[in-house]
Amino acid sequence: MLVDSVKIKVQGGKGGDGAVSFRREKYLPKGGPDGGDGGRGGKVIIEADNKVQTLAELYKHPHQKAENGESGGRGNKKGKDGQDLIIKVPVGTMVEDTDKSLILADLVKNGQQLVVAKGGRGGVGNFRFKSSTQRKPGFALKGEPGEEKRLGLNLKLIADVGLVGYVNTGKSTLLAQISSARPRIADYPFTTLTPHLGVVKVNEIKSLVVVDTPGLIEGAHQGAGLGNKFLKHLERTEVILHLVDGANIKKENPLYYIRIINQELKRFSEELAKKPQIIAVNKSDLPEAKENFDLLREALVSEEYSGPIFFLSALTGEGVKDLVDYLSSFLDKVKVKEEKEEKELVLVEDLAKEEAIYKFIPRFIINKKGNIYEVSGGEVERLVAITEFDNPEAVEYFQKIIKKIGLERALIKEGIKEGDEVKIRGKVFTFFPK
Ligand SMILES: Nc1nc2c(ncn2[C@@H]2O[C@H](COP(=O)(O)OP(=O)(O)OP(=O)(O)O)[C@@H](O)[C@H]2O)c(=O)[nH]1
Ligand SMILES: [Mg+2]
Repeated sequence: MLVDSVKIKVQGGKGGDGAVSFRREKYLPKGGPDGGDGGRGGKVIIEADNKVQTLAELYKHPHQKAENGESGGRGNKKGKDGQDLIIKVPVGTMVEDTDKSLILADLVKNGQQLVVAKGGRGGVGNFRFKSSTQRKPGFALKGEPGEEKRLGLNLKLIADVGLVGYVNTGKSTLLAQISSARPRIADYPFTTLTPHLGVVKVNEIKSLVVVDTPGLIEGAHQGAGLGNKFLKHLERTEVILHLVDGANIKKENPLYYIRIINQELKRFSEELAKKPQIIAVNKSDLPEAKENFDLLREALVSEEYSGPIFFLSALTGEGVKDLVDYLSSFLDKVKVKEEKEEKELVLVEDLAKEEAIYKFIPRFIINKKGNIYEVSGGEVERLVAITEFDNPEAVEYFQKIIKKIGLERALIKEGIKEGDEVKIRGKVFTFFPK
């Protein structure tokens, strides 16, 4: 099954906690502080890999978390960093932050990587709190939690040519004839259930990629047959190859099936309908196809269709080489043009850009609800997350920072009184001015 759309949750590893420890020295009950810092939590990275075909793995495991950092140790030993988690996805996967409705990247090249969740920083060990006024600090900071994101991954296959047509026209037979792909072929509708890629070798140096899609029927946009849900895989192709069954046309209305397909393409997206299209009439080995081909050609010409019309047999291979050569030179022309235009890659290399957006937001926001003051903001929330509230020395440090960043002053300005509640990151504090 081709899983081409999933929703997942990613989480960077938690930072390791800073350690509280004291050197053991002869004749001294407690030497100087020597608790080391915790290690950093691992990042979650998404990487495009052309060996991966679908998003099925993520469908089965929608929660992905990188390794936590290890705690610091005595002797000022730093904890080990957590390992990064690399999630491999097919080339052509678009990554969206669903909470922000923001496309983070479109991974269109093999090996392209995107950091989607950073690991938390390791907590500071008590060694580093040593100062002339505090010679034996008895506290350390906890590791930061890792970043968490909800993502939507949407795969749109990358191919040069998109093969479409009514059911049973011989699309998969054609793909098997021109490439080494071995799709299922049978004399009944809807043999192909999901899109398949095939690499077509044009000559020693040139090749092109064709995507074979499940056949369409009338009302595909309303879900008839397999519906039109795979048409998105044609969006990135350069040209659409529309295959017609020469042995099965309505004589009184030769363009009947062609119109159905074009209507379905249009209903799916105007852009898809506007893509260059090449028509190929298949099953030329059958006598009735020969008669029908003339009818089709006449009708197409009178419809002012000016593109090429190929007549071929996917089964015997007759006329197939002409088509492949045509496609190849067509693509050469398009690609020369594209190189000139030099498509901009939509890739957020890392999260630096995104962070810049938040740079100018004040460090905290106070939201007053009656006697409760809810405080949010990265800096303050982080502080709550890394403070060991059972430890009076750590609490003292916490208070010092709160004062330093101006939160206490801001709360007083907002009208806070002794005994009112302050809520940060779900934790409730009672306000006592110092
Ligand atoms: N005589 C003849 N039969 C063909 C030719 N191409 C395909 N067929 C037959 O047509 C039937 C359908 O072929 P498929 O390749 O499965 O058709 P499809 O368009 O992929 O069908 P769906 O995936 O169901 O839409 C099979 O029985 C093929 O053997 C051809 O050139 N000549
Ligand atoms: Mg097929």
